Amino acid sequence: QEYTALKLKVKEWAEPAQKILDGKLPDGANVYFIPATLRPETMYGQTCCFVGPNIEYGLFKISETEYFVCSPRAARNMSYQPGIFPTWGEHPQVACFSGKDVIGTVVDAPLSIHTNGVRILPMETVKDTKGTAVVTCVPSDSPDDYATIIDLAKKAEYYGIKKEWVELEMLPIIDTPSYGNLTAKKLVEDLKIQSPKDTKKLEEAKEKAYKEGFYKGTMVYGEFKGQRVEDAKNLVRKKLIDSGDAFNYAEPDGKVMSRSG
Ligand code: ZZB
Repeated sequence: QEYTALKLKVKEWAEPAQKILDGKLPDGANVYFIPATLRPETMYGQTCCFVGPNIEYGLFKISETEYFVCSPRAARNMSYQPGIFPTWGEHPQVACFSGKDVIGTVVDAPLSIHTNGVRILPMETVKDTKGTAVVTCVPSDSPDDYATIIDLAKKAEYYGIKKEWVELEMLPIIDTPSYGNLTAKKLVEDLKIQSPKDTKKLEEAKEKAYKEGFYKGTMVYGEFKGQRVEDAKNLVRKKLIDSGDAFNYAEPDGKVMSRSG
């Protein structure tokens, strides 16, 4: 699986994270959350970034001035891919925290219309075994993300977040013949998806959203407005990589990487 790994720079840490990191970072160091995405063309519409509240994350040192937040498993994989860590096979870890510790952190999301930054929020369905265990949220085009933000807004207090952190404007990015320009919202409503844990229906919605968006979608926002998603996808990906805001991250085949063989 070939992902685009995006670099979301931390602007302001949540308090628990601040405490854990105290004294562990050199002055002037930049820390980035690293979501892995298959839909780089949707990055204009990022409204927040998800972590699993009960997942363990690491802070990994890329250089004196650059640190990444992702799952240890992803950092290990990255260390065997060119151009990410300086030394092959090494992924020095300087801190460890759980997803809950970083909820509320403000990050800069490259290309997002929300240029004041977006929040790190909890998503209980994040998988530790896929991508980087950091997931950027695009509620217009990802049914899982749409279902999650609806739930977070409804139960903000329960989740220990502020409702306004969830309520950033949802941007139409891609127009499709079957679902209009807010594909995820339309599918979640049509399939009567009630919760982020409606796994089966969400799987179906995701499948439909991928197919329709990729094969029939047209960009209605951004530099590649008017172009087919099929073409825009690689153009946006290249733009993000050229600007230093993203890099390629390949998910190794589980069968090849597993220790048991
Ligand atoms: C932004 C985005 C915008 C995404 C969209 C999807 C969509 P897949 O197809 O199952 O491989 N993702 C990445 N890592 C995780 C994880 N560890 N746990 C849960 N979700 C994860 O899924 C790849 C997509 O699932 C990724 O691309 C990411 O969300 C999320 F408009 O990034 B995506 C129709 C989907 N639309």
